[in-house]
Amino acid sequence: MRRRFTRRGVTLLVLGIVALTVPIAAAVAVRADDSSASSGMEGMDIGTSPTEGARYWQSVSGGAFHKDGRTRTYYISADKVVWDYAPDGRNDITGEPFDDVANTYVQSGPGRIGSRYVKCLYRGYTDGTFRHLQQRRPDERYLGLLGPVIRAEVGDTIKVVFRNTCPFSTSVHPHGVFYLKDSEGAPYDDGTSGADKADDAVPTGGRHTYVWQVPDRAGPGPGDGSSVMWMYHSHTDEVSDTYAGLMGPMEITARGMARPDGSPKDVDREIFELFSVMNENASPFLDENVHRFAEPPFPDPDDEDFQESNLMHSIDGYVFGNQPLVTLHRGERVRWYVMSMGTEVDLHTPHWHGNTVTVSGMRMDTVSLLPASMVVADMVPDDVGTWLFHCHVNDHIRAGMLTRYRVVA
Ligand SMILES: [Cu+2]
Repeated sequence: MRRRFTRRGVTLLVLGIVALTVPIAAAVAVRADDSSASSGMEGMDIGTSPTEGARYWQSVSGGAFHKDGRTRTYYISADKVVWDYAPDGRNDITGEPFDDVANTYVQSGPGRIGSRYVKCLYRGYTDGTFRHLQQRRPDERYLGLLGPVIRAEVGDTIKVVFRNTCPFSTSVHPHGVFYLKDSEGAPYDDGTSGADKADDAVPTGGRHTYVWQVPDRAGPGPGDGSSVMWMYHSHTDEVSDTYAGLMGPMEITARGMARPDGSPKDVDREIFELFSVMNENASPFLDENVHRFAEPPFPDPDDEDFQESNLMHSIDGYVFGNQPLVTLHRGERVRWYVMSMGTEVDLHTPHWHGNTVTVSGMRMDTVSLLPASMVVADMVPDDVGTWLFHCHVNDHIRAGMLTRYRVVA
């Protein structure tokens, strides 16, 4: 019990620090802009120069959508599956069997679910028959419970042919891209009706095709690199849908910068990482998970130790280093897309050992995430070895929010 209150106290404290730090960082960034303006770059002094002001706001809005790209179709189904947060059955960070602390989360037994849970996940299929799963290459298996990576270039149109086989209604709600009301994937009183509501909650066995345009304002802004990160997730019952696991990454590349698959030409390797404390107590499958994976006596769902055992501090759905190892090559151009989802415990500080990144032109080896935030971090690894990549929040370290990556020559 004490542990829960401590956790909340720490959370509020850190949130306070973040709230104080962000404006300071913003002020520093603006000062950096001012100084670069005098060295010939465009500043933001919209008060003195209407032309520059107009140019600034033009960069905010971007140009109107020109459908000069391609239509990229993704076949995605929300499927009920059994997910294992620790498929290796051991702590791959220590190289040892799970200790008592780790077993709080991963050991099944009387009144404990363990590391396996029924979930609903987005999965890619090869076509609209939904007969064949899109196979992930070995170097993509680290993506874990994330849905397929959606990629597009500015000027493209994204089409998601969506099928729902989960035992409850789900949807696909995208961030960042342009959509009309029939492709938003979220039910609320927005004054629409009829066909504009068909996307909100696709029933079990139902289908819906979402169409999203990719205008300038969905692509890189003035301070971005050649691509930006967005996400998509189910938003029918946003909280329980995302705890069920219905989330995926999206990446938009600048016009003229994409390979045929949509990835940026100037990047050799893209890695997508979701940091999330998956609260299986809030999953629509809690009851099913208890009866399927726990042994009697069945726990009281309000028991605090039981609740703690269902907080899976995961990276792409893996705990204690069980994520398939990402291998990078020294000197290659690596773009890490990191995101978070969840609630107030989901403030995460992903930290790379061994190598550094730049984020918006600033050098870092640790980045800050809050729920539904997305950060792009570029790395040219120069340090060969197997390295820790972990959330730097102490409570999350103890609970297994760690993984590794490897750099080879
Ligand atoms: Cu964390």
